[in-house]
Amino acid sequence: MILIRYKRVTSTNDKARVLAEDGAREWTVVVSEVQTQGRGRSGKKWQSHKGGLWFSVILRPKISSGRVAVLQFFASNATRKAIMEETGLETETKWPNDVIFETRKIAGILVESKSQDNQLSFIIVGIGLNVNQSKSTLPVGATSIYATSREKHNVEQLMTRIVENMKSDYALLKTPNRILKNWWTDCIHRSKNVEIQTTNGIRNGISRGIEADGSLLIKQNGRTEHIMEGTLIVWKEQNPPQSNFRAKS
Ligand code: BT5
Repeated sequence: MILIRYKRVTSTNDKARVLAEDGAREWTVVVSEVQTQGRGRSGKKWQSHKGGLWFSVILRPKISSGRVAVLQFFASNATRKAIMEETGLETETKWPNDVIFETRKIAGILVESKSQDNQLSFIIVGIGLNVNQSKSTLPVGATSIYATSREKHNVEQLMTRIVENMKSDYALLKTPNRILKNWWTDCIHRSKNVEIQTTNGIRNGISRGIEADGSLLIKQNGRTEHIMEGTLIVWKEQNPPQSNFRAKS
């Protein structure tokens, strides 16, 4: 791992992109204490005050560009495992890119990539984890490791653990079934009734699985639908629990 540290940047994903364009090696990592323009998906803001972990990893996996979305599940698994190893907290996943602790968002992942002539040039995996921030500085619906456990943690140690976990799962990216399965097993809305806000309106159904293109499968009136993008806003208990996991390899 080549680590580049900053005190303040616009976004670690921006810095990583410039480095990747310049040919930076895989596993180059950019971390910053503060981000002034931290981003989420579709232009959403990511609040990045001091005390959190904000970093980006440059990867160049040999996968097709249609599989880039798997990286968000891959990064989420590595992050959750690291949280467990370092703090003992058990977190859950929420489609497409959230890590949740007791219904609150504790981490988010932003995957960006560049392809040329259908060939993937690089992927930037941006991870934001709320670590030592107190509750009053967090956005509504968010939590941090400190806010839940009252314990402060070493931000860089957590980061190193996440990167190590990514390295040990890296070979799985070629046949991502296990990555998808791990993610789905601890999904907070697994087999539950969900509501998703998409650019084409609200969709409802029972969430049934995820696929390697990043989509969420929902079932409504016997019909299965692939939701490609959106924000999952509601999940409710649904009976009986089903464990239908589907993944294309
Ligand atoms: C995400 O987007 O969850 C992806 C966040 C990725 C952040 C990392 S930090 C390092 C790298 N550099 C960047 O610039 N980004 C990455 P999305 O699913 O679109 O969620 C965005 C929403 O999360 C916002 O609209 C808020 O509602 C909420 N949010 C903002 N800041 C938060 C925080 N610190 N903790 C929890 N939720 C937050």
